[in-house]
Amino acid sequence: MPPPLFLGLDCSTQALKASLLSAELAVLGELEVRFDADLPAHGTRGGVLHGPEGSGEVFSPVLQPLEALDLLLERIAAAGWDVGAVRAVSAAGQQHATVYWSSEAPRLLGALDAGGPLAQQLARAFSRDIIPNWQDSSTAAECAALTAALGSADGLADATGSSAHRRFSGAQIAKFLRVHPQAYADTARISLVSSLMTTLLCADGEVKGIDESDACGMNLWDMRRRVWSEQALAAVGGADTAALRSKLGLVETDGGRVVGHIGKWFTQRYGFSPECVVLPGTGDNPATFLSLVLRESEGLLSLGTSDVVMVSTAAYTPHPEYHAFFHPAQIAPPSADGAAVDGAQPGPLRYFNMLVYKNGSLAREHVRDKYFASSWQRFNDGAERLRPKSAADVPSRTAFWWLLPDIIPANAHGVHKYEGQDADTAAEVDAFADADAEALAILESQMLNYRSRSAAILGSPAGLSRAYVAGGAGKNPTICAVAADVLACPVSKAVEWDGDSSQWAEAGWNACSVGVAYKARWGWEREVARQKGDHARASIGFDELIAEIRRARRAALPADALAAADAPDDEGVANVALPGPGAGAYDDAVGWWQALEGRALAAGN
Ligand code: ADP
Ligand code: XUL
Repeated sequence: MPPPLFLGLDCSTQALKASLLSAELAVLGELEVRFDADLPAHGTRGGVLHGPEGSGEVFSPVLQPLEALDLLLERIAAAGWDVGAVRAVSAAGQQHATVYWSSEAPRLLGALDAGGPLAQQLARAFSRDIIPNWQDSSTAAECAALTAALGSADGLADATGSSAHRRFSGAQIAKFLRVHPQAYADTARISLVSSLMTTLLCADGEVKGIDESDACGMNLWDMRRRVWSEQALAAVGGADTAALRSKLGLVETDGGRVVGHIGKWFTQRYGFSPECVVLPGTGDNPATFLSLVLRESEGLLSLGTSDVVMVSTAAYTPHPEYHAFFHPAQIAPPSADGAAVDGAQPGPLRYFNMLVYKNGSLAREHVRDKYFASSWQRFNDGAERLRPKSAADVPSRTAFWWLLPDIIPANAHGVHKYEGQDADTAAEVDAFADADAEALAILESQMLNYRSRSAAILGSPAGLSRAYVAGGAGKNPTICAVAADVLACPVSKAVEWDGDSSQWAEAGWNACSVGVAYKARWGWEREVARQKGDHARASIGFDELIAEIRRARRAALPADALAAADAPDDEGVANVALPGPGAGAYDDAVGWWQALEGRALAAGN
């Protein structure tokens, strides 16, 4: 028998991506289908279509992910991936986006003909021909109704992990009911993109349950009682809450539970093994979180177009400013609205908080263009010249660049700069006399923001114990160094030993699809143990298994890999920046910065 392989899929906004992994978690191959370029008939840009000007509607065609899966499987076959050796698969999907199944779905899903592609056979399986995208902002009225139903933004955040957000599924479902009541009534089930993918992979006639971590992005799941919130259901679907409850279905509370086997359509058409198991899909952000195996109190700074900060925690810490999610790979205790579980031993509940900032790279680029002739090198040189060299170099300047109304703090807008070590008397200035301060001030301010809020989440002034960085700006060494100093913790990245060039290199793979491939690997390990009657092993934790595999990988590395000067302490993870001599300068800066943030908010735009 060939060695087992594992597949992770990432169905995000612009592309469907696949990663193929070995049992030792080596990434053996990656392939993708880009929606705009590869499925041009839909005329999408950035994977989406827009409603009438001013409507705020952003959506994609419901058949887009199906056509993409058809094409991806063709590409996998053409690339010669040994899909017959794939033992487990799991998928990630863009968060919040809802998919509406018709009552014909089970029959069509159960009767797929391997002679033809998926999309055309499932065209009638949906009661809505679009999937509202996470960028949609057309649901202001529905958000207001949801907030009112739970009493306040705090009340909704406390119950569901987030205050009302226009992209969240609850408001989107409510709008569908308002605008298309008949189509809503004709909807048999509602999936998220992640559970759509799980359903397609199984194609066994059953619409699969929503994953509990991804359910937290709906404003519908009561995170304290771990059931669908009766009040939220009523606000979204009307008095007959049982109807919406049954459309939403049972939630998957064990992220490593086998929810089915790969469908006959896949085995007959592409040669997958009927033994290949399918694990619940999860959201794309939770999946990225899994690829880095964040331990409690560790964080991930994803510095892309916007900055997204994820903080791993042991406690439920809801707040109207940000999102609380369940950990995406845990064995949670059974729930009244949960799917039946296979007797695995539940572990303690774990969570992560996600903070989304619109003015991330966008604002940094603006400062670079305005003061540093559009050069990252000059921007970095400016920041480096002024970085604190010792604990005595306490910062005296900070800047808030809210070019777009931000999410955190809610609707913060305008540009505000301050100079002075006393927050009450610091002068608000238009520009710093020393232009190099512009670079350092924005970086420090962003990192003090992440430190201040992650410390509040963790309930400890020390804040994060480690910060992983990802995304375009994570490549910038000055940004990583300032992050290490301000956050007062190591800044790390995923790395791999490249046997060909005999060096350690930053892992270039797609974190999201790799994260769910890890989940597939975890689910398979447990399923094999379950079949052998090894109950302890069948309940092994995700982190524990990944650490075990990484230790084995490390032991198998060639001597030159371990002897290399930059060999990481942990297999798979290397520090790219450590707190330097100036880090102590920030110890007392958080309170000063918070007070100035208050002043900037009060000043408005
Ligand atoms: P997304 O996934 O949101 O498309 P990426 O993760 O590719 O974004 O990151 C893109 C952003 O990275 C750009 O907005 C750019 O400002 C930023 N970026 C790229 N290179 C650098 C650099 N050397 N220093 C700082 N920021 C950078
Ligand atoms: C998260 C969010 C986006 C999508 C992108 O709340 O809306 O990051 O998950 O795919």
